[in-house]
Parts: sequence; structure tokens; C-alpha cells
Amino acid sequence: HGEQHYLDLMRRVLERGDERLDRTGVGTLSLFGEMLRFDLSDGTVPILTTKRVFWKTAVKEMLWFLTGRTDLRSLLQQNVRIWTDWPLQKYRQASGETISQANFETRILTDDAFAAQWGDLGPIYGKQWRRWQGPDGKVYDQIGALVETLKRDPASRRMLFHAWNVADLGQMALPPCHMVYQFHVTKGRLSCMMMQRSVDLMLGAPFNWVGTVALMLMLADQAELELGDFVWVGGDVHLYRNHLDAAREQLSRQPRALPRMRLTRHADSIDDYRIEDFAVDGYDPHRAIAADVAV
Ligand code: DHF
Ligand code: TMP
Repeated sequence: HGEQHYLDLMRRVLERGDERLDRTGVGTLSLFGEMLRFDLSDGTVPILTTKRVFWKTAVKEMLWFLTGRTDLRSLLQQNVRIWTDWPLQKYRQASGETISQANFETRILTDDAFAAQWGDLGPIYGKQWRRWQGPDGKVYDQIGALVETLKRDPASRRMLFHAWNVADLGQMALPPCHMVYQFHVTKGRLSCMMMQRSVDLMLGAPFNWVGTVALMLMLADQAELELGDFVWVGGDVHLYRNHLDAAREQLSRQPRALPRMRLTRHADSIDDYRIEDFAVDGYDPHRAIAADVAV
């Protein structure tokens, strides 16, 4: 059962994780260098059942990356609030105002000048995936190139895209966590290895896995492939100190059968998918576990 690997990793971090003071000041227990492999060939996907994972939010985030956008407004218009904290913190520090998250989000949605000044996350994932700019000004669409290679030369060992654009790191709200995605095709099946340098095991990883599986479904649909393995490699894999009780609660629960995720229609291009095209069947999770995100 794929979820058991996640629970085992969580238990190992709790029992053997190194206590570290991290950038956010919250503190973590952390292990370095972990790998998990999920077999997607039977249709099941790693959407955790030991707590409810808001999979539509994670798929919407992936679709937002694929648009190449890096603005908060287009996410908020989809009712996705998981990225608000970082621009909000920047605005509060710069202005000295004690604005609520809801008021900040309303201003981003309604005030063009405000959104332009405070609502951009910098050249994060979408920009690098779709519009990486070379030193000569030429713009590279890594996703478009990947789709072409998957169709024309699936035996290639060069099918990957990368978000760690060193020259742009300083302007990003957060440097990329899920950095590089490499793909592999064998016997008509598409596998993906995703390397994540920093992993919030409670909040980040469950979302990142759903996003990656959604991406694999879209790429497989474009290249007429079935799904193979999702291999996940984590660098600094951590539990924040204020998530330890939540992690113990999750570990006390019995995992249930993993759900299936599928596309409800074929799209003509990688740019034509919408949230309505994704269906999850057989998802019967335990209730959600609230956890604060470290900013
Ligand atoms: N920083 C940290 N410290 N951890 C992260 O996981 C993280 N993730 C980022 C940006 N910065 C981060 C982007 N992804 C949530 C999930 C993913 C995410 C950011 C936040 C989150 O808060 N999830 C909650 C609420 C979900 C919801 O409201 O829909 C959860 O319970 O899963
Ligand atoms: P860092 O940049 O100091 O490593 O902090 C980033 C934090 O956000 C870290 O806890 C990992 C977490 N994170 C994820 O786990 N997944 C994500 O997709 C993102 C954006 C962040």
C-alpha cells in the first residue's frame, strides 16, 4: 500500500529526525535524502486517506503553474489561497499595516495597481517552466519541448524540466522546492521522478504528489501513454515542531484503499486542461487535520 510508505517516513522523522532551527524560526525534525516509489499502473494514486487532502486545490495549483503565470490574482480567482501568506507577509513588513488575509486577498482581486505591486510571486515555477529566459533574451518553453520529445523520441534520457534558475532565485518569493521533474517511457508507460529539495511532510508533500500525478495524467494523455511509476526524491524532509501532534494523530489512523484519478476527456494540447477535466473515484479519507503553515 503506497500510503504506508508515507506513514513509515513520517514515523522515522518523528523518531530519528535531527532537531534543527530553520529559516522560518518554527524549528523542524529532519532527515536527509529519502525516496518513495508509487506504482500508478493499477490506476490508484497517492492521495492520502489518513487525512482529507484537498486534491482539487493541488490540481488547480498545477494548472496555474502550467499557464506560466506567477500572480496571486489568477489563483485567488480559482479560490486557491495556499500562496497568499508570502506576498501578505511582504506587504505587512513593507507597509507596517495590520491587514487581514481576507482584506489583502480582496484588494489583490479588485485593485489592479495593488495587485501589480504586491500580488506577484516573482519568477517562480510557471515562469521557469514556460518562459525561462536565456542570457540572449531567447525564451524557452520547457513543457512544450517535453511534450514534443515524449511524442517523437520517448527513449530520450533528456526528458526533464527544471525550475532552479540561479540568476532568478533572488527575485522569487520562495526558491523552488519541487525543482526538477524527469520522465521516462518504457513499454508504453510514462514514469516521473520528481526531486524536491525541501519537504514539509505534513502540508507540502501531500499536495506536491497530487500535483505531480495530475501532471503525469496530462502528459500521458498528450503522448498517448499509460502511467508507470511516480518516484519521489526528497532532500531535507521535515516535520515542523508545531505539526508533531498532528503527525501523531495521523499515524494513529488506519489507511484506506487509495483512490483513482483520471481525466474525463482528451485535450488537444497541454494548455487546454481545466479543473473540470479531473475526476477522483473511490476517495474515502479520514477527516482533515488542521496545521499552520510556516511562512
Ligand atoms: N511553506 C511551508 N512551510 N510549507 C509548505 O508546504 C509550503 N507550501 C507552499 C508554499 N510554502 C510553503 C505551497 N503549497 C498548503 C499546502 C500547499 C502549499 C501551501 C500551503 C496548506 O496550507 N494546506 C492546508 C490547507 C489546504 C487548503 O486550505 O485548501 C492543508 O491542510 O493541506
Ligand atoms: P525553504 O525554502 O527554507 O526550504 O522553505 C520552504 C518550505 O516550504 C519547506 O518547509 C518546504 C515547503 N514546501 C513544500 O514542502 N512544498 C512546496 O511545494 C513548497 C512551495 C514549499
